[in-house]
Amino acid sequence: MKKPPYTKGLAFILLLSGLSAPAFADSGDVVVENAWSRASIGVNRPGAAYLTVRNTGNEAVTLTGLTTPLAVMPQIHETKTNADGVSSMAPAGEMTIDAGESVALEPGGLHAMLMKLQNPMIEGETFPLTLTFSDGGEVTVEVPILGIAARGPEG
Ligand SMILES: [Cu+2]
Repeated sequence: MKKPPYTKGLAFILLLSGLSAPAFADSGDVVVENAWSRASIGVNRPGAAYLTVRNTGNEAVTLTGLTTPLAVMPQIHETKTNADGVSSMAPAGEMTIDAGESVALEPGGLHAMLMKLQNPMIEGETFPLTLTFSDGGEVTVEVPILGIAARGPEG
């Protein structure tokens, strides 16, 4: 029997079954995996989500933006620490991922900043996050919301 490829449907089934399996989806040559986020206190402060984007194809792909019903203004940000040890963050702009490479959005570096939250982020829930690419392709993942002190996809 042929092993089925990882598809959005499979990701959805894994999520439904409530496993601690990493969230992932694919569209063409892009695989998004290890998506997670932290619970928020209310909606006054932005949320953040983390994930890994892997380009399994033979050509570079460019991530151009994010959309989610959870936030009016989701943006890819990058946290930088200057020589004085002061951290600040700024929009990272478009992000090109070379063939065979991956980019990790993780605490302390790149992250998906979810500005203008529409709802509080509640531990145990999930929300869809869509990544858009320069070729018009999109990949949507369901992002699990972990505890407020979570440090990674395993919690
Ligand atoms: Cu940020």
